[in-house]
Amino acid sequence: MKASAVLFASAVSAASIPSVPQIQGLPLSQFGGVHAISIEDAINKLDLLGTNFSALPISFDGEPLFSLAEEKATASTASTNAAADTGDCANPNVRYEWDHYSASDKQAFVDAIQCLINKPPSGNFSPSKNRYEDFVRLHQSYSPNIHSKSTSQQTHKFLLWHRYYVWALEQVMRDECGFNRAFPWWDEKKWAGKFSQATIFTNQYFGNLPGATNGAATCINSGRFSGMQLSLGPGMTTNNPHCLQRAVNEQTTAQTGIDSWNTCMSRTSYPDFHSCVEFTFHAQGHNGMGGIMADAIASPGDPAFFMHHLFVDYAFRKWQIDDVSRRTTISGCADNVNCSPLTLDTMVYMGNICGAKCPDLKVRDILNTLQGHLCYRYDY
Ligand SMILES: [Cu+2]
Repeated sequence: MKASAVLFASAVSAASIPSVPQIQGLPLSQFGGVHAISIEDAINKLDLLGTNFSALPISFDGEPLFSLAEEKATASTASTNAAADTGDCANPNVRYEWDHYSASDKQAFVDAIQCLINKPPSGNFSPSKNRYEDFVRLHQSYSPNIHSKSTSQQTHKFLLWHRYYVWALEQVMRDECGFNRAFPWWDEKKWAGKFSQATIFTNQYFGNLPGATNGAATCINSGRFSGMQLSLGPGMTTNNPHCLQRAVNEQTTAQTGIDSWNTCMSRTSYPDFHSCVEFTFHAQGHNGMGGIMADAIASPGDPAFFMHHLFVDYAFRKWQIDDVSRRTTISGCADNVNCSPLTLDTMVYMGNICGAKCPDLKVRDILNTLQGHLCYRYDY
């Protein structure tokens, strides 16, 4: 019964389907896991950088609705660098929180992702099997350079690279699948401890978020990506047909809430903020959804990856709004082996995945979403 349902659903996107659909999930142990520390450790001043990772007083006071004028005004009063923030981005795209995004926009959004899944690969990201998997392959191959290895071997490129990566997906959805709406983001922290009830995980959109089945992740047979088959991952594996699969653990998702948010937002240096995000709610969001998402290397195989990283980027932007210097200066490690210094001129590579729109960029071109190569903001 279950098997035939999967086969039927799989037939919809023939181009992306390996010949024998996988209908049972892989053992949870096959997914590498995304490095995490508990929020307690973060609060207990775990030394993430060799400098004290101190918890400062919490200043976050709810979620004001920022207008663009207000966002830029913050810049013009905050520092002599103000001019740098009001430059060449006059009409930024606005990203709307999922629950403030219309049903028709939500449908168009998941349809555009499905459109990429149905398209042939570009050929530049072999052995990707479709245009969506080009993004999985890009992440898989760059993984060693864009994530920290551990709390003692970090790269602070993670937030910058993933900001550009999500933006690159947006360009491809627009240019190759005709997506012409505003982009969404996902306020993940409001679903902490109850991700499976989140309004992205429904039959119309990203499908259900089930728990594990007999120690294995559960294939997703609901939602827009029902029956989706992947060929990349877990880890560095390629040509490995397996289903889109999840295994929620709500004790882990419970750690993605306002406590970890507040802890990270109170960090005043970029490396401290970065470490906090990467190792707390970023990691716990991945591991909490489980299955494909719990894999540090091939997790973009689950389209929910992009909702999670839209939240991570929202957090980054929100932190940057508090002080203009956070949009114009950088510090930390450019690599996770020798900690060569991360500077405004450090290159961030995107493999030309969106063609001429995705050149390799300097950090300075990515740091501010209202200045430089990118041009977008969040609705609040
Ligand atoms: Cu990543």
